[in-house]
Amino acid sequence: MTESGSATSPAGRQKSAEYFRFVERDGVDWDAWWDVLCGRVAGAVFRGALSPDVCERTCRRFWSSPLLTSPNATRSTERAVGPLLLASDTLDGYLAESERTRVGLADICGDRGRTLPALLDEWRAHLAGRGVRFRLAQHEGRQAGAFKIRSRADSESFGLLPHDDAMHSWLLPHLVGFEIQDVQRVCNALVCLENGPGGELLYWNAAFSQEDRKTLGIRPDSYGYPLEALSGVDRITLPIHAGDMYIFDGGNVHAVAPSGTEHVRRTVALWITGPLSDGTVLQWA
Ligand SMILES: O=C(O)CCC(=O)C(=O)O
Repeated sequence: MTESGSATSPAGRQKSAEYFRFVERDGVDWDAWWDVLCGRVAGAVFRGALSPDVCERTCRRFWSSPLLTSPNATRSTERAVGPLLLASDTLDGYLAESERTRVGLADICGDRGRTLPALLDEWRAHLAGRGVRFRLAQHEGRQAGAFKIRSRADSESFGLLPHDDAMHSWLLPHLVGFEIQDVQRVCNALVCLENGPGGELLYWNAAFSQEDRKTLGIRPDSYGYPLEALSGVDRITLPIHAGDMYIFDGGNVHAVAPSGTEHVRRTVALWITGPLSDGTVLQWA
């Protein structure tokens, strides 16, 4: 327990230094990716997993895609292709958007070289070698999106406010009955396609319980934790560069730092993944 936290506050429930760290590698290390999914370590980052050529080609196709949308009324610089799980009103709407954008996303990200789809195939083969099945989450015979692409340009404000992805996945009413609610751990997985000098991932040694959220007056559908609630909590600042692939336990609070520079786009392809109790690893966007 840290000096500033009681056992009932997030600061007082920080996890060990052995767990709370990012394993960092030059190139892809699927054993380290697996360790994050199993909860042995908080995160892993693989530098240069995508080559500059693949990043540049993927960005070019993203920016000229007819599927490009401005999904966020309060962030005029945001552009995206793909489904929005949390912001969809209904599970049906989410699945319909997953279906509508699936082929377009595969075209943007695929092609020659070690692309995102190629990396996901490698991961599937690695898991098969461990006797583990890897598949898209499903609902009534329909499949979730595999990944989406999001770009933001936030020079001074957080690119993403401090938040977690586990509580939302479990609490939002439109997700009730979707099998993602059965995973043992919700992990965020990303590849960075372009970024400037800022836009680091900020990652706190804190997981908020439903009780903490109630104490803070946070509704199930509200997004973001106040910075004061993170006072006394250890934090990792992880620089993110084009080509990096990373994964982390999305139950811990995390945010994206401002870019610090005007007109810099931070573009990532991202998905969520987690293991079911029968050992199957699910993927959804
Ligand atoms: O963009 C990142 O590095 C983190 C993404 C994230 O936290 C999210 O999409 O919930």
